[in-house]
Amino acid sequence: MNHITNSVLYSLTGAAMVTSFSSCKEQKQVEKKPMNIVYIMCDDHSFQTISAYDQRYIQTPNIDRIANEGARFTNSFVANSLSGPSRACMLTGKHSHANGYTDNADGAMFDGSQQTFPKLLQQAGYQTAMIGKWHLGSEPTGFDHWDILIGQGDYYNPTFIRNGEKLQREGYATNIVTDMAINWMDSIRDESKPFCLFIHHKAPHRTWMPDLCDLDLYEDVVYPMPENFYDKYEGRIPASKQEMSIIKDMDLVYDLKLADKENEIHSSEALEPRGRYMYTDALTPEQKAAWDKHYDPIIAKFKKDKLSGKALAEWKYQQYMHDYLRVIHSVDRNVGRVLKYLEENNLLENTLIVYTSDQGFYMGEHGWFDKRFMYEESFRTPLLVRLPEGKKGDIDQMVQNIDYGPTILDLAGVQVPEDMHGVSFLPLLRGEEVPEWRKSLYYHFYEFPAEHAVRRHYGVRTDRYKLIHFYNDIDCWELYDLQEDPQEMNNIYGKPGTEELTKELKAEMLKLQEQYDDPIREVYKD
Ligand code: SGN
Ligand code: CA
Repeated sequence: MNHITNSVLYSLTGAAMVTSFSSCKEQKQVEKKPMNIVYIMCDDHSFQTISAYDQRYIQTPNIDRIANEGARFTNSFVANSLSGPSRACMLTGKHSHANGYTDNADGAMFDGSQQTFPKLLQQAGYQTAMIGKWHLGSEPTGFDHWDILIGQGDYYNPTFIRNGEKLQREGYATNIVTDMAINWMDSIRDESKPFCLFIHHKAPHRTWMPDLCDLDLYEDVVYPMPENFYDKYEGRIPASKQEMSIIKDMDLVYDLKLADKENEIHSSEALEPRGRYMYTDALTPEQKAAWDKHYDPIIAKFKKDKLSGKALAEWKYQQYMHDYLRVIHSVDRNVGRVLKYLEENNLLENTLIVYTSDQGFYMGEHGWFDKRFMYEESFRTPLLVRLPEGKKGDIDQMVQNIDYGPTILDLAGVQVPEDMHGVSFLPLLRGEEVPEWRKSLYYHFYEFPAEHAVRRHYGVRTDRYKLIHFYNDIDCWELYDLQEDPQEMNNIYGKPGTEELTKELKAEMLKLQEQYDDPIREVYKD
């Protein structure tokens, strides 16, 4: 059941409603205008690398500002930890089997004729715009304006499709997307209407290419390694079969940018076809010169040091973290630019600001980069929301990206359709008591066989436990006690004493599969 608050304050087609409340001695008439929405979503931004969540790696003062002036969700999750599918869940408020976009397979196309929340906002009188990474195959629908990257998009000099027309822009993607977003708010939108603007950065997606001005940042910093970096995956067969290990799958040339001029350092066979210089091919000569100035000495030192074993693994980890965090620094700076624009244009007090990612990401936990698994680092996603006059502080209830649409519709006074799986968390944002909040979450990942070799799986998570079933070419169950084992190293499925708990979790999972009508429940009847 969707939670629909009676928050319809205004009719978007008619005049703004006037509410009155008392302030000290006098009665003030305050015009309640429909709230605008600025939704900022990065690609692959881990909560570990936002200082509002974790202080170990980087300071992100601008992103943190959203949390400091609003709410930090401490239990925020996705429904399918992969870009296209996650975006489809977000837009439709439905799990993947219901919106039809289950994986990023070549040629996958989101069915843009279906109901999405931007369409419903548009019908209710909002102006809607989508800028940046879209990654859903088909052209965007439900937006008055769209200017999207092609596929994953490039970090440097990317080509966009603007309302159907291709256009290459010179510069760095995160800056360009921000420029375009600010330009849309400033001079393209119709100021007589409320707006919903999606700012979708491609950063910090693989191969983590920093802006030129950030290349030398954090040079002397040595990042702490996660405790389970050398995980041996005992008792977890699917984890042992993945191909997203920093040690064995992170490529020296492709990922870590060691393309030496002498051509002595080579990509793994699997990555060679992508082209040795693929990631720098698009750079202008000036950009390439700045790039080489930074990476050439790193390449020279790497060749001289001839690292192997643990020393090589740890060098790879540090190099990965440096590039990733430099990319984040630029994201944070650009979030600051958007906040400054909103502030200087008196929009802060009438705009809901969301900061999130399309999923979480591994910063070396279990030895990994990438995402996909229902394990915490990738199942979770950062979520910071600033609602003017809303809750300040932590919101601990479990929310999922299928809830974003219902929440935003609720805020706009638009009825949340019954067929959306998500629920509005607006009452939580308003600081209201919600005694009947959900007690469990459902997850389903489909992209296998595919890059990184993470098996298909579905599962259920409660505040304390997680049950996962890996299927397709494998049949493995996993059970974790997140309180005793937050790093999910100890699979207790089938261990004596877990029978009752397993039964309860299977029943809970089936309940969710029935509620959402996921056909997989018919295939794997236990
Ligand atoms: C690309 C990446 C993968 C990544 C997927 C999905 N390879 O295929 O490492 O898992 O995207 O990412 S790359 O060589 O092209 O960088 S997603 O965020 O778009 O779902
Ligand atoms: Ca992603």
